[in-house]
Amino acid sequence: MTFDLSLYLITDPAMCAERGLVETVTAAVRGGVTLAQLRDKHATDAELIEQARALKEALTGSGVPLIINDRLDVALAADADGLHIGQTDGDAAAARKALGPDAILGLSINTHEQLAKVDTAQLDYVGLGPVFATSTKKDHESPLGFDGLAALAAASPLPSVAIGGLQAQHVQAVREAGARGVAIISAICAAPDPQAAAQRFAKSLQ
Ligand code: TZP
Ligand code: MG
Repeated sequence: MTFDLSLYLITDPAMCAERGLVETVTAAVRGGVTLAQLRDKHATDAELIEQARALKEALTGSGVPLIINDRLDVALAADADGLHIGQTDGDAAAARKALGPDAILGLSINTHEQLAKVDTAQLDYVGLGPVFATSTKKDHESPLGFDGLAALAAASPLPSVAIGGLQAQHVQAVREAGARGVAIISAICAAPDPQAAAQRFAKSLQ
């Protein structure tokens, strides 16, 4: 399935709680988000499946694919458009086999060692980060900075999206570093106006 990494929204349950998950995502999509990922480290599979189905329905007709973080079973049960896995979330070949050839499959990368092992036959994109330290992910790896990002992006055999502490004013530097887009949690989910926040990113991406 075709996808556009340029403005990749990732949800955080606490940051979306007040406004609601579907409300937050649909507002951000109105603002220009091109890809959406449902991420919740603590929800049960049943809770996540319900949320994924609601999001999928809300995204119908928008052209924005829905990707599930970590949980292959949830992606399958909700018939999501793809899955994003980390270094410890099992192997890409197994996920690809279960999801089929059309699903979007992404992997998080923090080092050249990890990048060298990327299975390009199974994966569609890589997430490179964190660019900056961020309180959104408590256990994140060491920050890359823009130079580290550029080195990884240049070595990546797949299109890449940058993540970690990114704000709209970083979009140009991310693009210059060679990543296709930005993956954002707090700068959109925790913004007073997620639509306006997404619009600021979209404008910087033009
Ligand atoms: N992986 C690396 S950093 C990060 C993840 C999931 C969190 C990014 O969140 P924010 O709020 O955009 O810094
Ligand atoms: Mg993970």
